[in-house]
Amino acid sequence: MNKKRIFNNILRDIKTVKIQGARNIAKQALYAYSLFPAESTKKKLLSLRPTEPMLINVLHRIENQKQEEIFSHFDEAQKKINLEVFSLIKEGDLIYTHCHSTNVVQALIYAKKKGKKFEVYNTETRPLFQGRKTAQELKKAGIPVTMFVDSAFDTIISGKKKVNKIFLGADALLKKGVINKIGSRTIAKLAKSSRVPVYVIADSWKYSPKRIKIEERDFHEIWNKIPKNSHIKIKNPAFEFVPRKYLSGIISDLGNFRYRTFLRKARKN
Ligand code: RUB
Repeated sequence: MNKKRIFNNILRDIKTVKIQGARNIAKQALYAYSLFPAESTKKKLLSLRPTEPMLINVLHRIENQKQEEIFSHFDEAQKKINLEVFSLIKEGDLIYTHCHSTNVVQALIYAKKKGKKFEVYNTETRPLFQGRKTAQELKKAGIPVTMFVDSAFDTIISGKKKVNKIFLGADALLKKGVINKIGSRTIAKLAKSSRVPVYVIADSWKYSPKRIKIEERDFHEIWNKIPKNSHIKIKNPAFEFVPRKYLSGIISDLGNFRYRTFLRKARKN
């Protein structure tokens, strides 16, 4: 396949969420940039998914850092995250997760490989069903997983079987909290009121000192064949803000910390 075609395919796949999750988007965008390194490429890539500081950070870093170094960060960071998550998981834990986060899924698979026994509940994640990807990857790794519709969370958290921990990924790590897939705030809020700890598991390169826009996606993702002239208004915000007061900790390549400590370290980084 020629360079231009590969480049266009990556851009299309990021836009259509075939390539999804902050980490994969940043990694693939960096590769696309390496095919046509120019300011115009950066601009194009940055416009694809507006809620992605990791994408912004990676494309800024390319100005002063070697590309191989940036590429190796993704796996180096994941290794550190894996070790932290491993020591956090207790035997027999029931862990709840939402959407599909590579940082979360890889850490769970690592813990399983290293002999931890635990179970996962997850959401299907309307409208694009990224939860199916999560369930498939976990199941393939031998982790018992049960998937629910997004709206089942209150029933689950107040149910007989005790959820021990919630693991959420993140697209943006901001001063007052994080941005993650729509539905994350409901989960975090209800978990807090049920005294179930919520951990955000995310690469520190998702940190941004700036305001980040919430991506609004095409309403056809929610109702593709909506009858003509139905005049129904549909909104499709892809992400939402989760205040840090709902979070018990943040696990990143910088360690497992309270949010305030994480911020101090991320600013220095
Ligand atoms: C994915 C999502 C993920 C974060 C973190 O949304 O919200 O939780 O991006 O993912 P989408 P990762 O599917 O719309 O991109 O850990 O892979 O960086």
